[in-house]
Amino acid sequence: MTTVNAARLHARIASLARFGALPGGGVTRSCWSPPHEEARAWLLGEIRAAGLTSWVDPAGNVFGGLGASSFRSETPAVVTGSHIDTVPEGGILDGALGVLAGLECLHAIREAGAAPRRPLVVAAWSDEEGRYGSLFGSRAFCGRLDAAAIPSMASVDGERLMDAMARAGFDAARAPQAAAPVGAVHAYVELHIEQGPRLDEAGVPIAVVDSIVGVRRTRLIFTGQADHAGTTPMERRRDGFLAAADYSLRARDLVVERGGGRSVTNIGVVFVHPGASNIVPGRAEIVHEMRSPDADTLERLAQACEALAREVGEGRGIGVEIRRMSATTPVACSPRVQAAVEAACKSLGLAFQRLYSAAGHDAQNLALITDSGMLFIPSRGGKSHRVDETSDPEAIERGANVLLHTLLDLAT
Ligand code: HGY
Ligand code: MN
Ligand code: MN
Repeated sequence: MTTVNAARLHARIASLARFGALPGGGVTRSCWSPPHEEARAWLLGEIRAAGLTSWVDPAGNVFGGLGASSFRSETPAVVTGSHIDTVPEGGILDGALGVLAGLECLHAIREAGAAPRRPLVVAAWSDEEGRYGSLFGSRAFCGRLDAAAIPSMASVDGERLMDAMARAGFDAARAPQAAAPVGAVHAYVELHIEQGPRLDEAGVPIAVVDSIVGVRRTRLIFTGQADHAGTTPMERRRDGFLAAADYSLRARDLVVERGGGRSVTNIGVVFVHPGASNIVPGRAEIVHEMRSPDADTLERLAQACEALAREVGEGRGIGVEIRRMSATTPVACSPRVQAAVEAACKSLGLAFQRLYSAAGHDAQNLALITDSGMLFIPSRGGKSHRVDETSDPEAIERGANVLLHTLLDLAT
């Protein structure tokens, strides 16, 4: 029975973690940044050293192929992968695990001389974390990137996608050319850490993912009037930050109370302008994110929060501008891929449970063009999007072997 080379996988995880490494542990490796581009070059070298073909598409997606050197409708490929970009001060496994376990699987299959009937491809999708736009690389690959939007795509602190890509040697205007030929992907399966506490607390080694949440991101701008923080009477102040704070607390309660129990929300970006301690904030900007596994619930919550923002503005005499940034839809994972992951667990004698993913993933874009699914391994303590994100080495090996058998099942 073919198995992965666990030592080689762990060594590659440690090597990739060097790019953007932080002194206290963890990593910052934003897409198109110098550490990310150095990691891209390293990954391409590892793909070639594993005896695979390698190529990069106009959206910056990196591919390694076994029996393929491009995507062709005539020879649909089984694809696995994830991402090598990270959030700021993130962990070394979010994304990296799926890319490197996928690489290890193709490497082990090639070494074993197994001859799957279909080509196998491992992918590293660009900007999964959406610094410049949600799930960018896989969205381009699946033909859902709006070319007209590209010039205005930017990070929350105003860095344009076109400039970031140009610095990395890419022409953002060409990204839509990354769209795969129709029918070129036979199936997609992604290995990822759960990034939450459910598997770890249940003591279950593998999750078969049955659905993935939709994520809405909206920028809200609350505009009052800058004023002297000492001389302006309290009752005359039009404080943009207090309006944003009022909205934030009430929006959180709204999503928790009316979200059906599985909706969550977060406000992780706040800008206050002019941003001096002795000036009443004339303006505050926040990025409000909400998630739900149910599309109707997500739409209803988004509408309710926009109404709340207007109500807060009117009540405080503050202008409110609502800019919708991105909206991914919840997807059901392919029953066929779920069955293949389940069969792999059974053949390896591993317990498993079904979970919905409370994180967004590239697999939800791939679900638009093929049978797409995921499997999770536990995150120790449920920690992720923080520098002490980690999983047990044995869990990593188990996940990679389940991925290997799932790929062989889907490819033969
Ligand atoms: O934010 C997410 O859900 C994922 O980690 N990109
Ligand atoms: Mn992430
Ligand atoms: Mn991820």
